[in-house]
Amino acid sequence: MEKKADIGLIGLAVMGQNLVLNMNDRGYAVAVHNRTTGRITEFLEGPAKGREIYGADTPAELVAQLKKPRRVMLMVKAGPVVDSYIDTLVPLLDPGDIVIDGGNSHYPDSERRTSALRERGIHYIGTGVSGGEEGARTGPSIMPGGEVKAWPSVKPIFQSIAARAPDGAPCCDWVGDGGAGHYVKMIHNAIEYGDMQLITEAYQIMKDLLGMNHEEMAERFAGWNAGRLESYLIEITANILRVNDQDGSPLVEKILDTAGQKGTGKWTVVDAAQLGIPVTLIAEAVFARALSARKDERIRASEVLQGPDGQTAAGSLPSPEERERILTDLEAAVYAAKITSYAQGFMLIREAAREYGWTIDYGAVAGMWRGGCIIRSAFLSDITAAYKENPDLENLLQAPVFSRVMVEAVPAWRRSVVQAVESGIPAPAMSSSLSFFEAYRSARLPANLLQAQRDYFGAHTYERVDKPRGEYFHTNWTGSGGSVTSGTYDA
Ligand code: NBP
Repeated sequence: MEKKADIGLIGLAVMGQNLVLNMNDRGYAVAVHNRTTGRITEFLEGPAKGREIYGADTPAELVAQLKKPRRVMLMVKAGPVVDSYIDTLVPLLDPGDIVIDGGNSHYPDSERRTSALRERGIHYIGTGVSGGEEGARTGPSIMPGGEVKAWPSVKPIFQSIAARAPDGAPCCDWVGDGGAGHYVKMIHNAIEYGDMQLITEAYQIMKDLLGMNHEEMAERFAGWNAGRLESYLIEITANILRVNDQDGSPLVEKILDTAGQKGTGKWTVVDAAQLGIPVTLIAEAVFARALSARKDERIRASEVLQGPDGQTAAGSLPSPEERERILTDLEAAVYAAKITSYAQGFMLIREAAREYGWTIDYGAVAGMWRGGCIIRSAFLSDITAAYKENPDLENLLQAPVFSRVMVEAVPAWRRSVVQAVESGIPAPAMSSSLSFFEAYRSARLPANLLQAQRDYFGAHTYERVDKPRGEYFHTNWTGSGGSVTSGTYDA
């Protein structure tokens, strides 16, 4: 091969093939390799035919085809496969060359790989890529982190293939050092879990409490999509509700109610617990999937644990006026809960940045999610604007643009939760986020009693409201305990 390729890509599954075609559309020549080499031939003779896309039977051949500094992107299954390719590539590369991992890697792996390759003089980028097959082909959201020295060399390619936000900005910018890019992608996916769960709760309220048919629900979601809830997930929900099975009935009702998950939601909840950040809505969304998966057990439980079940709680369907009021409340509830979920997600990113030593532009993160990815939505522009106005914003809920909305929406949110509770409809995301909100806006919580209990049974000590912070007290609550306090014991 005479001409050298601008970038190499290893991993010709759905994401890899589409990213390669996207890069080539933007004028980049790409060298490609895949473990199963038959896939290379199929690709070159199929969608890549006639394009500046060159096959390589081995990683060494691929590296030999690249311009310097060499850029090699991995789009393979996350985990040990990535390490194995890195081990193969490193001896073939020179200092200053770049390895990019675009798979869904766990962020500690990207931290480790960035440091390990830095020692060898190789630049490492761990990047989240969101948008699935279509996004990869026409414009994904790309969230790169790792070795910042590599960014100028990768930026033109990534920003040219990325989606565009409504204002024309590319949905790709530098996130931060080490594992920051994959961390932000992990939070993106977790927020996606939350958005999806909230929509399913609204669907169940519409269907079981209000007795709406699928066309009515589709119309309502389409209406929401024309307003402040405008988002990809609301849009596809309306579309899904309109699809019928071969017998003419709604296909969605034929789908088994057990949700799957691949791990990013779980990783987020584990990390949040370790960092002490209450991402309650995301956690409920992860656990709602876990509970849904226990289908057989739920069937058995439904036989012994009878209770209200949507309309039966009210005894009859609400009047048209009442139904309209409930739906108006529901839209506000979903919106307020969604703001709270994003506020929790950004709390976690902020704490992770502090803990792991990353400098992250939070407004830019929201900006990267405005197009190409699954959580793309209109209101992300408000988040970007809020951080632009105050880069040190403690929490999104405190930004004037959101605090104003919340004050207006919260009464409707409370009514929606009450309605769901009274009707026996589970709404874990909507209700737990409301509890978070009530606690977050409380200057005083009942944790004083909790501290008293801890001191009572374990001599864990407490601070007092009438003494400076950092002074600890112990009470001999029963008269039979001693004055020795606990330093390490935690019951
Ligand atoms: P997969 O996640 O299914 O991975 C397939 C690729 O990994 C193929 O190239 C396959 O080679 C290679 N591979 C596997 Br599997 N085991 C291997 C091994 N032991 N040694 C070498 N190569 C191996 O593909 P994908 O869905 O295109 O996703 C690629 C990455 O992007 C993943 O990390 C995924 O999590 C992430 N991602 C996917 C999506 C999506 O919507 N699918 C979205 C965003 C991010 P082979 O052809 O020889 O089997």
